[in-house]
Amino acid sequence: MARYINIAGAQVGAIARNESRQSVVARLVELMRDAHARGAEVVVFPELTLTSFFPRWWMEDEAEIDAFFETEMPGPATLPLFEAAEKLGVGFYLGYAELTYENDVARHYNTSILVDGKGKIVGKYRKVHLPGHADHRPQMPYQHLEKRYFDVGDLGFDSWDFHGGKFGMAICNDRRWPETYRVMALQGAEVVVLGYNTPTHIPWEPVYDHLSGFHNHLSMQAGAYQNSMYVVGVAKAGAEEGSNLLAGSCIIAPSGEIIAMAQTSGDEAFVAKCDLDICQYNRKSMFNFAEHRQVQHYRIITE
Ligand code: CDT
Repeated sequence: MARYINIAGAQVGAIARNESRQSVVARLVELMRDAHARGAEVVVFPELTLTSFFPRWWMEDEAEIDAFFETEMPGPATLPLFEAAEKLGVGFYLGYAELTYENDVARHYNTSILVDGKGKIVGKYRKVHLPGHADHRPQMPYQHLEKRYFDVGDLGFDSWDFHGGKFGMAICNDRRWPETYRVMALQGAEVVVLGYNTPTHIPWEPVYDHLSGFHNHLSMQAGAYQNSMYVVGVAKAGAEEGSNLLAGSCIIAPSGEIIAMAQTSGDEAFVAKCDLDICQYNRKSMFNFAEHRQVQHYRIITE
C-alpha cells in the first residue's frame, strides 16, 4: 500500500511593515482553508511568516527589534491558526522569529515549527545558516542583517514522525547547502519542508541577480534527487517595502522534478499528492547510503 500524503505550499505575498499580526494570521487561515478544501493534509508556510522581512532594516532600539519576535507560540495573535489547524485536522510548518531567555540571557532565533492536526507543536528547528551581514550598510537600498539579529540555531537538523511520514525542517539559506538535506536523509527524512525570503536583487553582490530563480530551484531539486526525498520550498514573495522577494514556491519529488508550483507572487496555495514510498526507490539503488557512501573520503567536510 502506497503511503500518499497531500501536501500544500502556502505562499504568502508581501507583508507591509505596519501590517498587524492579526491581519497576517487571517491571511494564513484563509490559505489553510483553501489548501484543505483542495485535499491538503499538511500546509507549508514561509520563513518569518508573521511580519515583513525585518532584517532588511538597520535598527538599534531593542524594543523596536523585539517587536518583530514572538515570545510565546501560540500567542494571542497566532492562536487562530492553531485553532484552524485543529478544526480542519491539518498539520502545518510555520517560520517565525523567536525570542527566548536562556539563563536570563535573551536569545533570538529564526525558527520554524511543525504543528500537527490537533494543533500541537511536535517539532522545532532553529536556522543554522544565517546569511547576510552584521555591519551597517546605509548606502544600500536595503540590507540583510540576519547575522545581526539572530543567533545561530542550536538544535541541529532533526527528523520527526509527522502525518504518516518522516519530516525534516530547514529555513531559507539552508536550502543552498548540500549538507542540510544529507544530514536529514541520514535520519530517514522523506520530506524536507522549508520557507524562504529571497530578495531578487542583492545590492552588494548583484552578479547573480538574474539567476535567483534558477539557483532557488537548482538547490532544492538537487537536494531532493540526491537524497531521494520530497522538498517543499515556500516563499514569502512579491514587492515588499522596496525589496522584490522571489516567488517560485514549489514541491519537488524525489526524482528531482517539480510537481507543483505557485503561479503568482501573492498569497497562493498549491497542492501535490506525494507518495512517500517513492523515497525508497533510489535509497535502495543509486543512493543506497549504507552500501555506497565512502565516508572515509569525506572527512574534510567535518575536520
Ligand atoms: N532569508 C534568507 O536566508 N535569504 C537568503 C538570501 C540572502 S542574501 C544575503 C537566501 O539564501 O535566499
